[in-house]
Amino acid sequence: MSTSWHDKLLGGFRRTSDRLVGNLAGLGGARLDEETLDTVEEALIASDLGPATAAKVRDRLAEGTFERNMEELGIRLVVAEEVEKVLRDVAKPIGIDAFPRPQVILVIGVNGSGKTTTIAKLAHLFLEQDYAVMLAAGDTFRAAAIGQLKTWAERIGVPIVTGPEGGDAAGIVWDAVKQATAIGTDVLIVDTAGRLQNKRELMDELAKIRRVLGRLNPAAPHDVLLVLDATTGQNALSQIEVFKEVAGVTGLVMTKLDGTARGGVLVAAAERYGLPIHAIGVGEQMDDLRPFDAREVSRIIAGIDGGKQR
Ligand SMILES: Nc1nc2c(ncn2[C@@H]2O[C@H](COP(=O)(O)OP(=O)(O)OP(=O)(O)O)[C@@H](O)[C@H]2O)c(=O)[nH]1
Ligand SMILES: [Mg+2]
Repeated sequence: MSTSWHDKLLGGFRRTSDRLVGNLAGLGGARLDEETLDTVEEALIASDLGPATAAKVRDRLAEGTFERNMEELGIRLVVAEEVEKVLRDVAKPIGIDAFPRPQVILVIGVNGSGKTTTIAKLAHLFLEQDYAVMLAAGDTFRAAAIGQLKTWAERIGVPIVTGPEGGDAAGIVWDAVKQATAIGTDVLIVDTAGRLQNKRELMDELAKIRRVLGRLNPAAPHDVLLVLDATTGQNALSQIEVFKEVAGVTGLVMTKLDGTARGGVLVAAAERYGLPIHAIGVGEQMDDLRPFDAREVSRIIAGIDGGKQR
């Protein structure tokens, strides 16, 4: 039997929740004096949850509206509540509402973050919702990158527009929009290269793609999705910083929230940037990507009932 979505999520957040639960252990029954509150706050920061959320939990605990000798589980329930508040505001699936069609989704991110796999998973998700999907192989830097997307397109059963290795990505995007418009495609998802020499080159490449898109449809790209690798922890945050500057990110997808991920960084990203987090990925199969439930994830992080809903 394959591992369930919930079990994969548990895996991806294990490092965060184990750390959090471990650091809070033994606080049950202790008075919540300044020193204990400091310990709780530090434990949350050490779990990658971000300083603002940690401070909010501390404030809630210090309010004194709880029993003075609060039990450990009580502390974790407060953590879950505060994390849920942060995540609730950003957990938003991508809506397909562009008119005229197609809705163009540009997918960006550093190399290896999971862009191409995420595109396949997104295409599968949209197909399941009965949208007509097309892919564009805008990462022309490696023949393997084009081949990888082609293989996915065949497996999922969606059309793809490609060009030669080393070819002009903007030209491929131009052709793709033309074709997608002609056959009434709902969603066009564009892969891009993460492997460019430097920031300037990356900026130029993405700007060129955006210019070409805008000429065909001023509203395109409708979405600029930054794909982040959850195993890189805090590094994911600096990637948001860079890509916001070079490409105008409209939303995030966090991948690799399975195995050795440091899932807490999801909360830190939500708290710091407030960008919508459209979906999370928990593996390499096409059905390993979904929008997420803020309550389920926050309970997993806080180590409550294995995160299950009551
Ligand atoms: N465990 C796990 N692996 C993933 C996930 N998403 C992608 N991968 C793997 O991570 C590796 C890189 O994924 P790609 O989709 O090729 O990443 P990319 O950003 O397109 O990489 P470049 O094209 O080289 O820039 C591959 O081996 C994927 O199978 C995920 O959610 N979980
Ligand atoms: Mg790729």
